[in-house]
Amino acid sequence: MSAGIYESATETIVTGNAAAALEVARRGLAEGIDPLDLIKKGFVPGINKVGDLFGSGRLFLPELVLSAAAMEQVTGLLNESISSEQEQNQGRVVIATVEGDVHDIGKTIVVSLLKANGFDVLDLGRDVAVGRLIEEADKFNANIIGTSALLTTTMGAQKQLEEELAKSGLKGRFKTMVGGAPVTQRWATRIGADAFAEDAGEAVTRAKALLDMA
Ligand code: B1M
Repeated sequence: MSAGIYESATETIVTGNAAAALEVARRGLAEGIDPLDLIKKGFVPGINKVGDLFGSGRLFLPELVLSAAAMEQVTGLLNESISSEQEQNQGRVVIATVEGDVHDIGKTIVVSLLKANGFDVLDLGRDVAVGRLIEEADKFNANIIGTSALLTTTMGAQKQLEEELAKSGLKGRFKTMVGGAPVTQRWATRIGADAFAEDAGEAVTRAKALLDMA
């Protein structure tokens, strides 16, 4: 039963059919499937396939935009259904997609999962400058600053954040976590970020570990 629904979910994103995607998501929830499983095993493979087709020139920007819109709607719906099983007050996280980058689907899933695991999260959205991130982290009294970058051309902002924190003497005050499709542990180590997470589940584990170390 679930295998079929995951394939349908993938297909709705590849074809950029938001109405069908929402219908599959609602059906999955009604069948009692974990919303995160629907995202991970059904919809994410769809958007990854779209990315591959786009990258190899077999699909074009208007189609990518349609698929992204379907993905945004369906993850919006499923994110609301991710249940909170943890006590609140795990820690405070300020998070954003870096300046020049509007990819926020993955970051928003990370936010939902952090919230569901008891973190107090301030999501600044996308295309956010390093200066603003630091300012808001200060006001919010954040424990962690998280950044997402999906473009190789915007990853540099994660390095800039480390540099700005060091320059202003705030490096010790906030832990930093980086993520996004082109981001790796190697990159995180190279720029001096405190943690890297491959996906939203790992982001929660890493955030908890960072606070234990604090
Ligand atoms: Co864009 N795009 N895009 N795009 N897009 C990529 C990234 C690309 C790899 C596609 C490709 O060519 N194969 C390519 C980048 C190439 C490169 O940099 N080398 C690309 C390009 C080129 C572009 C444009 C330049 C296209 C153009 O205009 N010609 C343009 C740039 C716009 C800009 O940002 N300035 C553009 C635009 C767009 C849309 C707006 C149409 C749309 C985004 C809509 C939106 O986000 N609201 C879009 C999409 C959807 C994609 C792909 C297809 C899918 C991204 C996605 O949502 N993945 C993408 C190809 C790909 O990545 N496979 C592509 C699903 C999501 C769940 O995964 O975001 O990786 P992800 O998040 C994961 C983990 O990475 C991790 O957890 C998440 C959940 O598990 N994670 C974190 C993420 N952030 C984290 C933070 C953490 C921890 C973990 O801690 C803080």
